[in-house]
Amino acid sequence: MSTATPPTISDVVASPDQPQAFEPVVVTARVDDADTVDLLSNVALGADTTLPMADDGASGDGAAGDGVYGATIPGQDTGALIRYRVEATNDEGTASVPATGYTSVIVGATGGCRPASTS
Ligand SMILES: [Ca+2]
Repeated sequence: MSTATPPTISDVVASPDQPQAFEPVVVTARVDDADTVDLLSNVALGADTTLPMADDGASGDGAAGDGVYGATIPGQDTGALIRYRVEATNDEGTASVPATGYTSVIVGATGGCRPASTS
């Protein structure tokens, strides 16, 4: 690859997208033309943890060498806020999804409203 552009990232998918307590979240993304691909994540607005995303067939990424990279965020307790972003870098720059900020997931949030407190 010799294109003089930053990497491209597409098809970012979290599985499951609504994790339950202590259920790991596998994040995958299709990345083209990158030297390094990282998954940045944090819990409860804490400091980022950087996990390398791999296209090795052993990272929840499907087949090795198919351009889809994966990494796993460890499971968290119910109610935890997990935020993550995918960053890919080559000699020409860094791309990220989302472009700014993070994608947010609340563990155990199954949709709909929580029962109202009666006390
Ligand atoms: Ca792959």
